[in-house]
Amino acid sequence: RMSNTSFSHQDCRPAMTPAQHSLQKIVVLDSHTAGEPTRCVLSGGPDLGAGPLAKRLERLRTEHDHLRRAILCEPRGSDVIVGAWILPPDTPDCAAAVIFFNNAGYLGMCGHGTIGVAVTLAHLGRITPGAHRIQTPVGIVRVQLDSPNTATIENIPAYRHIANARVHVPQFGEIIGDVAWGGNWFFLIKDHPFDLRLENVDQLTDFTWAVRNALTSAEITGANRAEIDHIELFSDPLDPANHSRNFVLCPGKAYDRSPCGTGTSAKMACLIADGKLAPGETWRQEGILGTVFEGRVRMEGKQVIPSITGSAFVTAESTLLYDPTDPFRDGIG
Ligand code: PYC
Repeated sequence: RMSNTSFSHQDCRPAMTPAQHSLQKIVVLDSHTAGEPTRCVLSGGPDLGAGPLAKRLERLRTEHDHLRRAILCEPRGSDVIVGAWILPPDTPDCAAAVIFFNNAGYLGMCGHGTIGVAVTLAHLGRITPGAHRIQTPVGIVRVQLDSPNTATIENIPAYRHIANARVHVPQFGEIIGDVAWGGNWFFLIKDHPFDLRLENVDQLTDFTWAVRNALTSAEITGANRAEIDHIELFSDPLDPANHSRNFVLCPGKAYDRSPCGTGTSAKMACLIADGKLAPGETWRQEGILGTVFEGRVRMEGKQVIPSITGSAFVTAESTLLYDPTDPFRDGIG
């Protein structure tokens, strides 16, 4: 028996009702970098104006934050996805500007996300293999598209802010770690009792979340009292071809499926500070899935400039529909 839905003759899809015509349509392109997803927002968002990127980020944050949640959170997304809003750059010679965001807010920089953006721009035919520049809220990032799926990003300068900070973590005791900047703030822990394996992610998440809360309570921060919102654990690698394995807890309590580009940058800044890595030497950082980012640093005076090489793959081209009458239009959570 036929339902009373009407169909267009051309393609057998249901014809649109007048209400459907007024749906806001947001075009996105999904990818993953070493397992960690990135959702690039290509069109359909609000007009953020043409001014400096920092002003456009402020407008997104203060006037349109519901769209961040709508695009990333359930029912359209999940806690794991990092969003990358692709915008026209406001500085010359940049291929694009990008604002990174997640289920909890906005990120200054995102390493896996920048690799995902580069591969997405290549998929769209907007860039070809070679050197490019991408503008982010924390500075310009140089990107070398090595092949359609592999990119090397040169991050902003990374540095260690505090060596061997001590924090009391309820139920776990005193934990020692370094506070370092790699485009986001990290607390890097080498000494812990955990086995960094995928089957232990619940345990790892509980521990790193407790560390994060303990740092906040103890008022241990990055520079200018910035909150440390990424916690990174290290162990020996499972694959002897690599130098180290990590687990990274992101601000919204999801763990990074990739080895974390900004976290690897922060790690290399600490290794340089300890004299354990030389400029130009390769650091192979294995993540919790076993995927690898290859890192290197170069020095600019005293500044540590990290670069990260990784691969990304496009997974979906989609149009998100934003229905003003949907009770969950702005996401769940
Ligand atoms: O790759 O820098 C990164 C990153 C930050 C949060 C998730 N991934």
